[in-house]
Amino acid sequence: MVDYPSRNAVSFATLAGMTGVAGSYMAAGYTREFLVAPIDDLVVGTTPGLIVAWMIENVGEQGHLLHIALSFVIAIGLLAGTAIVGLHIARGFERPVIGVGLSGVLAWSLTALITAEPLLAVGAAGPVTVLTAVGATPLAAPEHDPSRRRALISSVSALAFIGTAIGFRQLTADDDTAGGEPLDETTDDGIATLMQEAESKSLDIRGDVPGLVSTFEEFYNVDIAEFDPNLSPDDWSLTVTGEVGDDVTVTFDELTDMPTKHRFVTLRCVGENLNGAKLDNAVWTGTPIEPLLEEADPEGECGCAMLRAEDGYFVQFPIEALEDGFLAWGMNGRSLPQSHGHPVRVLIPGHWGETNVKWLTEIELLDEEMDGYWEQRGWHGTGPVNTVAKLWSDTVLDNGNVEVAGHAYAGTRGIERVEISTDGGSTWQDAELSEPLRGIDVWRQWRYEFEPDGSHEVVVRAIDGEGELQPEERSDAFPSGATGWVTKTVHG
Ligand SMILES: Nc1nc2c(c(=O)[nH]1)N[C@H]1C(S)=C(S)[C@@H](COP(=O)(O)O)O[C@H]1N2
Ligand SMILES: [Mo]
Repeated sequence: MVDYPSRNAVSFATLAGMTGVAGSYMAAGYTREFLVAPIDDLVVGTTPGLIVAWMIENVGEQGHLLHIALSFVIAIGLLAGTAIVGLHIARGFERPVIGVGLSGVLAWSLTALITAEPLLAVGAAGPVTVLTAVGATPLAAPEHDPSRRRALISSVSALAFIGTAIGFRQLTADDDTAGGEPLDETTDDGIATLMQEAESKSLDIRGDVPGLVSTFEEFYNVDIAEFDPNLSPDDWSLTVTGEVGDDVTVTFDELTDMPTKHRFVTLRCVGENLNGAKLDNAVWTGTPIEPLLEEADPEGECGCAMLRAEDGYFVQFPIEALEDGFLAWGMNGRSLPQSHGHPVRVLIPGHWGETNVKWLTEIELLDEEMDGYWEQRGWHGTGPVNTVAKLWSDTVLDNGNVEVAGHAYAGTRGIERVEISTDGGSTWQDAELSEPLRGIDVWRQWRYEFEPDGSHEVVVRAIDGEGELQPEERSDAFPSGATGWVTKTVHG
């Protein structure tokens, strides 16, 4: 009998785990059917709120990488576990066929159970079985130290397989996402008008600042989960339930048969830095939410509602705000892209991004207030947005002048003026402003040009539509959104 060091078994099992995960990726893509996706959901759902809040404050965006990395490690570990069991039986009990077979069956069942995709689970089970088989085969010529050579060949082959799986998916990436198709011709007219309006009202800015409508690529993204739900309009429905006279359920076809409107709506995330870029605007196509609410006839005590989504996200805020809301299935003339909530999302005018639930499936009217996903984690992000003026670009022009530019936003209060100081706040001038877009919840672009004289401390601040000056006092994004004036040192 050949002696198998257990270290060697662990190496083979790890390779089996890694190639198994790669195989699942090859079969399913970076979607919710990928083995890592449900594990990531579990990690996100079970991480205590205090840890999430701490991570957001101290680790920031990288927190996302940490939970996805952890989910990968768990997935690899689970599949490696099935290979260890197989190797143990194959080697310890000298039952290679049973051992290898068992590891394949275990890897398949586990993946099928976790992803609920029995067919795609073969993608994970295949490589696990092969690696277990290679690790289980008795050695033929010990004098060549073939165990090491085999380990090396196996590692290289495993890496090659992982590379192939990734390459294959990159080539076919387009098939992985839903949405983004052109909307019906019949609804197109109003959209074109608004797109043209945004185009013609956008200022001529030399620096790298988005126009008045952000493209799909520019529009920011905030998701609690790494993997977007993949909902087809045919499978989708929305139910208004809870403290209501009557439950109301609408299908996608019923919803899109309701009066269709096109609106500019700007979104901003409460979690972004003061001068961050999680602020964007689009033309949205959808229908007002109020008729649905009226039909359901809310009766709850608190005047509040919990909105729930396919990815497990939930947020609670006043019905009053919800009544002004919009159910959108289109964005910039196309069906809502998967990452922005395909097929239907909510847009709530003037409130922080988190109220704009993507992949919406349920509106529950409540009797008493409850925390939503982010409020459980310490945020206060369901109310109206703070006023902000962003300084997104500074550019030296051909004529030697400096151009500073950005966007300003104050939700439904609107922006009345943007003021610039080039001397650290001692004196102030008005910036050039883009004409206001139609709509009650839209940003404005600003631009200012000056003749530089050495180094300048540029400060920018907005005055909202109610004449209120943006507060100067600085605060972090956590928990109620960043405040303060954006300042930047600019050289001519
Ligand atoms: N279902 C669901 N809806 C969601 C979120 C989410 O993670 N899941 N994130 C919220 C947050 S915090 C913000 S800022 C906006 C971002 O929308 P966007 O990704 O389309 O820009 O969506 C909100 N709606
Ligand atoms: Mo957000």
